[in-house]
Amino acid sequence: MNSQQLRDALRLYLVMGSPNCGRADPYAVLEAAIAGGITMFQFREKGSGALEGPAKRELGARLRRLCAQHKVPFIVNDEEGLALELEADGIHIGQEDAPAAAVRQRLKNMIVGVSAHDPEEAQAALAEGADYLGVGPQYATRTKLDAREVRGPAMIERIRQGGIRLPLVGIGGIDATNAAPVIQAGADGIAVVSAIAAAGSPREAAEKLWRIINR
Ligand code: 3NM
Repeated sequence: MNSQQLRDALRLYLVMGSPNCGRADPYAVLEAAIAGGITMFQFREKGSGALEGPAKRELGARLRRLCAQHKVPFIVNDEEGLALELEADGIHIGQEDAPAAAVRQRLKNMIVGVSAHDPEEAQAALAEGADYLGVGPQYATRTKLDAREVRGPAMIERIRQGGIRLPLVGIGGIDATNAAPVIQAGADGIAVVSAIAAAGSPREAAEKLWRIINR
């Protein structure tokens, strides 16, 4: 995948695991979100009630197959072993996870995404071989309990002004009411959890976000 293809894939990025779906079935949520136009998916099985062990791997494998059927890139959060086992298209790592350079070295053919919170972290991720950046939290979020302080779209502007042209998504608290400023600040796309996974209709939620970011 070249850099333009990655930018296109990052347009509407759903990040999700079973704890984010309420009482809904994660498979059905992902199926609906794909029908609604999501362009990339990250399996992030974290938080209270998260599956572990074989149950986690089994869900990951089902979601992975669904993405493959629809040609939606499938990314695994954090875990290199799981990413390899599921033959993921990529991995997303945070600042607290293994160093990006080492992950890049080990997973040569995978997309490597890195969370960055300021221009220094963005520059370091670029130097270590990241393929894309996730910049957050854009707005207040209740999904990630250890999220940092809210940065706002202004942080994306600062990173772009610093000369970093790497494919980039904003994440954290993004929904239909506040997605537009994230794109205007210079992001290639948005990454969302609850705006789609916890919506009454994930399909309609994705369609609505798609219209906003492509306006
Ligand atoms: N990472 P929601 S915020 C997974 O700031 C994640 O890096 C963040 O969930 C970061 O769309 C976040 O429901 C959670 O607010 C985003």
